[in-house]
Amino acid sequence: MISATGGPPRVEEFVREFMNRFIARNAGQTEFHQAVGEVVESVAPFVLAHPEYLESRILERLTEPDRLILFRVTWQDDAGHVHVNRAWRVQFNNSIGPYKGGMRFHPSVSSSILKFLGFEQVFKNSLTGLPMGGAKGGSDFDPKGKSDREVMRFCHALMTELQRYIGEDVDVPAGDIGVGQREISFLFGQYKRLNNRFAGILTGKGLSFGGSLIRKEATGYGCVYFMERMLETKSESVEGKTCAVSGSGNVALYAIEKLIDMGARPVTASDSEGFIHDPAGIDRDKLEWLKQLKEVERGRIRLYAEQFPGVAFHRGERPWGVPAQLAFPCATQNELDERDARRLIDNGVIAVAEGANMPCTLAATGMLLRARVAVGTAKAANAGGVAVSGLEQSQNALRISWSAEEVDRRLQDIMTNIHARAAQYGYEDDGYINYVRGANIGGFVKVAEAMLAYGVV
Ligand code: NDP
Ligand code: 2IT
Repeated sequence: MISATGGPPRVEEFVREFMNRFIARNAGQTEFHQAVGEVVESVAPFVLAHPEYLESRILERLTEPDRLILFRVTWQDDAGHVHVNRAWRVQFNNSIGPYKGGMRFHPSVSSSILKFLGFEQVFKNSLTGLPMGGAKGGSDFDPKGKSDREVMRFCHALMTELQRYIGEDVDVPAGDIGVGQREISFLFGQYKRLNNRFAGILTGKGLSFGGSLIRKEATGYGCVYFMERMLETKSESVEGKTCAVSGSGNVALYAIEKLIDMGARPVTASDSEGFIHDPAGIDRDKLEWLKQLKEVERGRIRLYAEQFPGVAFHRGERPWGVPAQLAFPCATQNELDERDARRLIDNGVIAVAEGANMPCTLAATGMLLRARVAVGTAKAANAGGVAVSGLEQSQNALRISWSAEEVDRRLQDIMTNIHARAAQYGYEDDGYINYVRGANIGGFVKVAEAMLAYGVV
């Protein structure tokens, strides 16, 4: 890595050599390559300027998870048929606190996806300023179409194995795609039964058993708070802006709620079947109907277009062609590509805040950055969820509960601090703030310092 002349090689050469080795070690794991590639490109100049990071192989250590646990989950459906699923927990890095990160249940879950998510979580959690390491887990189990009892039996079977590896000072999982309060409740119940302990070993719990107020809302709310901080740097605000939102799950619903609270006009929502366009805007009453549809009935987004006049459902399409000043991708990874970025730019988008993890492809991000659109990268913009998870851990440890106002105030402070930290490392010569680079470096520094301090471990 150090060049033949003993000095540091040029940044591009360093990145290329590093990534070649990395890709060879992680063949076929394309999502993991994408997440690591972006970070390595951002931090390379910083690392090259600090030889101690090079000598201690901090980047090699940061891109190799501490451990990856893979296990079989066997469960029975309502008809008594036996099913076998795969589940994982990727404990990525615990240099600055116990492992922390969500569990995802979706048929697409693979070790590549969980490694990308666990890697991102390390930087995101560092940016929150709270003492949390990074992890992610999940299963290829598909909760869609399963009864509550089937989901319960699956969750109980999964926790029967997972309980060996978690603990309030070890690793604290939470929700993600396909894992909400129903699943967290089943998981918590089984942990408690097996261990005879009532402890904060999961976050996103129900309010009656140690959950925090505002955790459900936190990722979506935090994403809008982050957007507001970005817009303030342009003497703008979300008020009155037309917003394109994707997804209709936990993150999207509460991003839409906060946008309505702040006087913006969210006009789209989506799921894996397509998107709805409501030019009049999703208002409070429509949102309450949508929450009932998605959180209680687990119905499909197309029903929104049947329920409300003047709404179109676009099957198999994504919302990025709808004219909007602000965009909030809140569904899943790689849901906004170069063509979508082009359409957003042509329609005059001024800022994007990523509620989902890695929703923009690398090419889309590059195009938005070049067009000087403010890009609130996921690690920064969606950190509100895990931040309130951290606050839930604190409340559990203290055996107290904070009011909704208290948690929301702390969430707003944390999002403001994350914005400041990402901006600190993200300013470019023309005054543009590159939050992608800023968040990567801002998240990296604290973790790297701790790793250096520990010596060769
Ligand atoms: P949910 O399961 O509540 O909702 C997911 C939404 O995204 C659904 O509308 C779903 O549609 C859609 N979606 C999922 N996969 C796909 C796909 N492959 N193609 C198109 N649409 C898809 O999950 P969350 O809202 O919790 O998570 C959304 C994103 O936010 C994820 O990237 C997650 O990692 C990220 N995130 C979540 C946090 C949290 O606290 N929950 C915190 C930070 C980030 P359908 O129902 O049709 O599958
Ligand atoms: O991606 C994420 O930050 C989450 N799914 C939330 C993790 C958490 O531990 O609350």
